[in-house]
Amino acid sequence: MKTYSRLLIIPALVAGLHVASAADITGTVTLNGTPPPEKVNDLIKNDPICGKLHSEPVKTQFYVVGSKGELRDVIITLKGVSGGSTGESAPPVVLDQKGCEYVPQILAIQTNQKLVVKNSDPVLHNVHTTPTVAGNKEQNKAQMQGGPDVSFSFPNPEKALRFKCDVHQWMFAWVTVIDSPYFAVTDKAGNFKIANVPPGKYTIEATHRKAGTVSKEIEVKADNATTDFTLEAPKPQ
Ligand SMILES: [Cu+2]
Repeated sequence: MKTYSRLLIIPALVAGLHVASAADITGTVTLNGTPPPEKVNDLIKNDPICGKLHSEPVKTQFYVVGSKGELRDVIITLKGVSGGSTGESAPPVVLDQKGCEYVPQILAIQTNQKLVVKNSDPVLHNVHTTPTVAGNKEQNKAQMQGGPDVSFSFPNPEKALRFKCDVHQWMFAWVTVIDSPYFAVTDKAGNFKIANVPPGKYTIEATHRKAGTVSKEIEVKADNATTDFTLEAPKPQ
């Protein structure tokens, strides 16, 4: 009995030490310059069912920026950190179909993490994955209105794996699959947080689908680390 309780205590101590020595990386991503105007999606407007689901014109979401350039939808990763995916046990990530659009349109998940797709619309969608990395499966799942959720997972890392709907040709989502739990996607305030990063020196990358990628070096010690990024809007033509 004595030996048994000692065995239990040691892993608890090790786990406690591990958490104490890991730190969060936080920061903000800002877009410098004025992004090109978003385009109105006339296809949604002219669709007899989808058009009625919107009272305002639907626009592309290429650059979602705040008043000070705070940039949403930027994927922050630690370059060269692979392995250690906890995707199989991580909570699922949810992708909704609402107003005949994917919500959100930019996501990141771990390898083997479940991605649950919902249909909140009064219309049939089909969820068609179009991976380009071998081993990640192309799948095409019809989803009736009010139908059950459908789920996906991918075993291999892939940047911007495209999801599309063959019923509505404008519907796309871009899912980056990462072989590690150390990543984040910026919110509408441009903020991100990568939690519980082990100490070490890293190259941290910020990637936006339209504004491209910038990277920096960062050292994580016992304390939390902060780093901000600036991406450039395209020059007006
Ligand atoms: Cu659809």
